[in-house]
Amino acid sequence: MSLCSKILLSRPMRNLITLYGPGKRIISQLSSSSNSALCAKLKVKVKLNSIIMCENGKSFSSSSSSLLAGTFQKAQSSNLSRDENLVVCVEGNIGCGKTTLLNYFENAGGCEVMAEPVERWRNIDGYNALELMYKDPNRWSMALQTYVQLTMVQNHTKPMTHPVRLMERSIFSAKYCFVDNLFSSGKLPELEHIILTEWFDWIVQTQNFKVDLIVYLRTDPKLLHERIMSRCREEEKSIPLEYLQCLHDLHEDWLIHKKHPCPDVLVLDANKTLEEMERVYELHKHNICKKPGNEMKTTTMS
Ligand code: 8LK
Repeated sequence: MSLCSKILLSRPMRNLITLYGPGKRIISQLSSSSNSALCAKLKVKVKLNSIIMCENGKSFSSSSSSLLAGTFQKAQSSNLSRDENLVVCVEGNIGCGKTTLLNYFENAGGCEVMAEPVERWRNIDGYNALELMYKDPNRWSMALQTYVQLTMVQNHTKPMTHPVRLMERSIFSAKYCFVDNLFSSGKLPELEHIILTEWFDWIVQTQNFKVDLIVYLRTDPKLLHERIMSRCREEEKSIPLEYLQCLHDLHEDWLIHKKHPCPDVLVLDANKTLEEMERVYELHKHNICKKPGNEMKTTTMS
C-alpha cells in the first residue's frame, strides 16, 4: 500500500476530483501496481465535499491508505444534495463555553443545533456512566467511552434537518482527546484502548458522515478549573487541574499542531466572559455558518 503515500487530491473542475501524485504520475503508477481494487476506487470521479475531512489538503501517510479507500467508498455512495450541507463541530475542553455558542446559534435560528448527548451518558437504563467514570475511572472509563462513541456516531449519521448543522464535539474528540487521555494517564488499560481504537477506525472508514469545519474554543485550563468548580454539574466537582491540562494539550495537538486528520479549524479565544463571547459569535457568525474556502487552513481569531 505504500504507493498511496504521496497521493494528493486536487480539484481541476468544480465538482470533480482528479487524483495526482508527484509529477502528476500517481494514477498511472497505481494502475500498473498490483493494487487494482484500490486503483479502481481512486479513479472514480467523486463529489468534492465528501472527502474534505480526511484528505485535509495534505499527502496521506502510508498508514492512511485503508482510510483513503474507505473515504472513496463513502464518497461514491453519497448523494448529491448531501454535499450542499455544512457540518460544523464545536470543540474545546470541559467548561470552555460550547453550550453558550450552541444557544446563541439556536436562538439565531436557521441551523440545526445538536448538543452533546450527555443526558444519555447520565442515564443508561438507570446507570449514570459519567458519574461512575469520575468516581472510579479505572473500572468505568471503557464503559462510558464505548457508549460515548456509540452516541456520537448515531448523531453524526442522523439525517440533517437544516442545511447547516452545529454539533457539540464529535467522534473525533472522543478518540483523540478523551480516550487517548484516559489511556495515557493509565486509567484505560492498553487492551481496552486498542479495542476502542479499532472500533473508531472501523466507524470512520465505513460510516457515511463528514465534518466541514471545527470551531475550537481555546481556553486556559486554570480558568476552566475555576469555572467548573462554580458550575453545578455534580459529577465534575472532583476534576483536578491536571486532567484539564492534559485534555487541553490533546486538543492543541489535534487542532493546532495537526497531529491527527482534521478539516478547517476556526480558533476562537474563549478566555472571555459569556457576554463577550456572544459578541464574538455575532462577529463571526458568517465564518461559522458559511462554507469554508477550498484551501485547508487554521484561522485564529481573538
Ligand atoms: O461534556 C460533559 C462531560 O462528559 C464532561 O465532564 C466531560 C465528559 N466527557 C467525556 O468523558 N468523554 C467525552 C465527552 C465528554 C465528549 C466526548 C466526545 N467524549
